[in-house]
Amino acid sequence: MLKRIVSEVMLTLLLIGMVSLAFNIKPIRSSHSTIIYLDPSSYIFDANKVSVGYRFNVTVKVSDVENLLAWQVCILYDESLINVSRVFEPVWDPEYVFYENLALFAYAYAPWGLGNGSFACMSVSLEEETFSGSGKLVIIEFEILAIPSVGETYSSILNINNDFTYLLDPYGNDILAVKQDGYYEISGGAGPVLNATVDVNPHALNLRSRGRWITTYIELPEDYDVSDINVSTILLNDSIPAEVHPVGIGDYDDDGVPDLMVKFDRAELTSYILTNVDITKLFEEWFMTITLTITGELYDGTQFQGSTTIKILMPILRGIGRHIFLL
Ligand SMILES: [Ca+2]
Repeated sequence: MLKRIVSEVMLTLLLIGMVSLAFNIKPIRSSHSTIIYLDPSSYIFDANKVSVGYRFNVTVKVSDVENLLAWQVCILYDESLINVSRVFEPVWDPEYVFYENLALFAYAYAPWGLGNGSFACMSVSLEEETFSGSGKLVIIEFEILAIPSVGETYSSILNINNDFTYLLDPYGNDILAVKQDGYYEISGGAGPVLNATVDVNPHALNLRSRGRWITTYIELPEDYDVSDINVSTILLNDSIPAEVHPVGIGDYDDDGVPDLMVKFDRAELTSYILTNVDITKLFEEWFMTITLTITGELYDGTQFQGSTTIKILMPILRGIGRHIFLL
């Protein structure tokens, strides 16, 4: 029993010793902290603007390092989305940590059995001079391999916070550093917006009338079917939803192009107009022209948009209106 306790004490002392040793090897700097990071940290793309094969650069930097003789960066990413296409040791760049130093630079795809989606590079200064300060380590070029469809988003952490990323001083000791991961994302976005033709009845809206609806007729470009429109997504001026009932499909203007009829609540539209137009001007000029924009989506997520103008009327006697406002 006694023997066991003694050995436990011994073990504890041994562990304390090892921890102390570890701290001796990796000195903690309290005055500042060294950071390895990607600049910028996020790489966000829109699928409408890039395609498979598009390339972008990820610059890896270090800040507030002292006595740097060698560095290694290992980056892990989702290989189904992106892949490293090239790597640049930025020897031409005065911000490079080994600028104008003779350095040995090397890189490897899928090193140490890490598999696809990993890339490592390293550099050792062959001169006695070490680097202190902040600067660039390497520029890694990525190629986009996959484009998401409308409404989808692909993303990957650009992981450098792993054991294979480190900084060394001339004694071969790790320089304590915070390693900050980056982020890649590509979104399918909203896709193209179809130009819809919109007509409104009435063309002139009496703000004092008590009619129940404003009726609109929506036509889509050729090859699109108005019966594919999801009525519950339709908005007037981004504010007023279309009534889900009644709706109808016909050819209201007899131009051979089918149109979808939807209705909006007239009181809601009147209230919207009264809070969004210059009321003083409306009273003074008696009528105004405003633009109504209708937006919405087809059931597959395709967006459409169309605008028309209507006159709005405030039918009170001009003189009286002005008089009231002057009071
Ligand atoms: Ca029509």
